[in-house]
Amino acid sequence: MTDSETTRGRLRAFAVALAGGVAAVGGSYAAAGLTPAFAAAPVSAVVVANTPDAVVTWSIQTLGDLGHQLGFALALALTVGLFGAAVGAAGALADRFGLPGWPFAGLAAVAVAFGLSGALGPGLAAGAGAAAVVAAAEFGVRTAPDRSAVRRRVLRAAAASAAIGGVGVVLGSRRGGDSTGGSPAADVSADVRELLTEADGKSLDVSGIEPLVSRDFYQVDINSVDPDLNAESWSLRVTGAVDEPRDFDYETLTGMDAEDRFVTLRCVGESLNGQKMDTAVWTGVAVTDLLGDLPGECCVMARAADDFFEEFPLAALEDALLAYEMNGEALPRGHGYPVRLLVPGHWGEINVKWLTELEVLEEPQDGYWEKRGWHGTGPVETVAKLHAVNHLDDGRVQVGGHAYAGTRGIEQVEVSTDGGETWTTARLSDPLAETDAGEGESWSGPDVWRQWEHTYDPDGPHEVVVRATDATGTLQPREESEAFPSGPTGWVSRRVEP
Ligand SMILES: Nc1nc2c(c(=O)[nH]1)N[C@H]1C(S)=C(S)[C@@H](COP(=O)(O)O)O[C@H]1N2
Ligand SMILES: [Mo]
Repeated sequence: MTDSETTRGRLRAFAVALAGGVAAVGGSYAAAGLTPAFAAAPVSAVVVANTPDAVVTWSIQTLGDLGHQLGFALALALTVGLFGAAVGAAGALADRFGLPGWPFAGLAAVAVAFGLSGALGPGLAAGAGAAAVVAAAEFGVRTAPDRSAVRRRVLRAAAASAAIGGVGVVLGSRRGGDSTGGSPAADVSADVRELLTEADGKSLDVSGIEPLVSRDFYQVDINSVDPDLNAESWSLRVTGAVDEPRDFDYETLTGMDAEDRFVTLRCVGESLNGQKMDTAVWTGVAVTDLLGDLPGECCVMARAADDFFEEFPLAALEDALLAYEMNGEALPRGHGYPVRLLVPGHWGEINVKWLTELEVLEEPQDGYWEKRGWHGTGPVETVAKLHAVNHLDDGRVQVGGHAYAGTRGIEQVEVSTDGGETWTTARLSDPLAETDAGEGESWSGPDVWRQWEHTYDPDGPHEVVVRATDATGTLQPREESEAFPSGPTGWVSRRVEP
């Protein structure tokens, strides 16, 4: 063989191995969807776990959600690389013995997939994808009349692998994704339906802002692939400084008297006028109803199936809810199926999803985000958002948004249309029902946002500024700060052209 033939042969083997890797990932995704059974899921978890804290923090601040997507793209590339290496090695081995490569490529892909996620179906699908592409390439090369036909056929096999990947994406996105436990909307209890109707009726008629119960609830996760838990095998362990560790299953929890509550969540890492603040009606059991009062003075560590963990004062659990329904349906997978914690008035991060354990601590410890420099375990800051600037047909301008102050509640929102010189009181949506926390319970108040709206005659270009006052009479702080480390503060302002 000449040098150039050897080089060509190697290139060809590389291209086939890579195509086999892509097809294996496509096959795995087709069978698993975006669930932990997908071969890239454990790779992604390893990438997340091995990203230095400083890089995570920097990425959140400067790249936002893009950083998350880049991390997942890296995990996908690594997974293709792993499969490709296995397919390539299998092909080289088969070649040495003069055997066809495709069965070995297929087996190698099954082994890699199974080794990664331990799931048999997606493993077999990965193997089938890799075997098909390698078989097509081998057949094409063997029967090619000349060298340029060889190249064309290898390229065709690569194109086939892209097609398998594409079909995998279509099939996989049907299966995995944000599936819920799936109780049909017809099952929605009369109580929840009443609350949803109430929220609908109280929502202001302002285009461009979410209604009082969000249509599109934001989602923030440490991982790209969410846990896919089974309610039947789920349990909540109570451990640490307790008399005796205890265990509660889903049936026990859902068999108890339930409460329905409006709760707003807001992420400490969002930008001041960002969109990571939303509201739903949640159904669940008060933590104290299930556990009684937990002993201790200090704090509690909440742990989850995705290895997330957050610590906060034990006292905050007194008002907390173990939620298993959202807007009357089983908790969607992306929001913590089967059970999540809701801690009224606190930043989103301690509202732990896929909850598996509450450990009572005697000494404070850092949670997942606090280890990375954040301070997001306390009560939320007061905020008024400005999301809608509507130019009405009659020439007037309508501005609107949401205001939220945790369990302190919102008392008023003021709007300035002259850059903060003068202020007018905005119209507020009526407060949502103070849902009953049950007899003898000490729940501090409704933890829910309100909408605000102001319509006026504009007079040339101007600066709109908005600020909220909470129900303790405290004005939202004017001082501007970034999200890192303890949540964004400041008054939202926006230049408006009439
Ligand atoms: N198990 C687990 N719980 C979690 C998170 C997570 O990554 N894993 N993210 C937290 C953060 S930072 C926020 S802001 C809220 C968001 O809840 P949502 O995704 O339901 O909107 O969940 C919190 N609970
Ligand atoms: Mo968050």
